[in-house]
Amino acid sequence: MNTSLPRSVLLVAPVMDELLNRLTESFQVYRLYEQTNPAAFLQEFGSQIQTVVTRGDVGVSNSIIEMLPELGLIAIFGVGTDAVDLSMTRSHEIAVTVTSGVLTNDVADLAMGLLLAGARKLVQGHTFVCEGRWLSNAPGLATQVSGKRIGILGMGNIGQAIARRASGFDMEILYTDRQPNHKLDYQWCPDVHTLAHESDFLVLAASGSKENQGMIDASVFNVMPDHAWLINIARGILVNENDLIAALQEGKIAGAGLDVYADEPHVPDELIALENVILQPHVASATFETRKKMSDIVFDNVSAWFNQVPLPNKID
Ligand code: 8YV
Repeated sequence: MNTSLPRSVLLVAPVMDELLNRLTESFQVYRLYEQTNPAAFLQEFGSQIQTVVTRGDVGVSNSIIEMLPELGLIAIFGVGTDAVDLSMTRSHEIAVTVTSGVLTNDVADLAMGLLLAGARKLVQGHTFVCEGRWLSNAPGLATQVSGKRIGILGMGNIGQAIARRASGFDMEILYTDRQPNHKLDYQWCPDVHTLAHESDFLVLAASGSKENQGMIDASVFNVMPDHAWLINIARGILVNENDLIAALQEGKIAGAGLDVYADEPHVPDELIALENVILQPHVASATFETRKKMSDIVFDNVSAWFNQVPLPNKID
């Protein structure tokens, strides 16, 4: 840390007011997203900035990092690090923190919510009642969830929280990860194709790392049972969206419940037009309770950095 510089924070993307206000009260906050000419702004002020706050879904590009020679900390509002080049941060000795631990349950809740809402047609049922169609028609049938097979891609904290919830629905739990976790009494599948073939619900809870990008493509949809659902609460870039749209249109899979997309906030018109999807605007961690905790963690890490004490949520 360079003590001769102001205690400054560069906000790459908007964050919730609570966090913005706390940061503004304690530090000199620059909002990059409000600059009409971000490059000119960084040219002028970049050498004074020592910390960056950004969101998990936004990250910070290497071209920005390169314009911040004094940068020592990137504090991420979220747990995903896929939008930050960690090889770059390591080689520049820039610390990275995430809001670990506090959003696991909310994200797992939403995964189950999408799964249930999709299979049990909750949105269609709601519309059916509100439009008065029940007065003259019988509602249609939906798909059972209890007792079915759920395949979880990525058995980290979030994957395990989904599995615990799924056990409450008497579901048979399968998973794929780099290696089996012998502490877990679930069936490990060696690869995503085996998992997809065996699952009634394929739930994505893996990171958006480079090697995972685009891994859910036509070859996966081709081996999924035609009654199966895809649920994605992880990262849109895991899925080849064109292949997903084709699989849904051609009935290769039964439906999809999505919280994340390849190019947020843009959602392909073809997805929106489909009946067999349930779409959410990347809100898995967006509860009052969790977002408050995430704000506190980001603030605490920025404060710790300026106070030169160990960062509570630093990643390796
Ligand atoms: C947040 C996320 O929605 O944790 C992550 O990586 O993507 C989400 O929890 C996001 O960071 C806030 O916009």
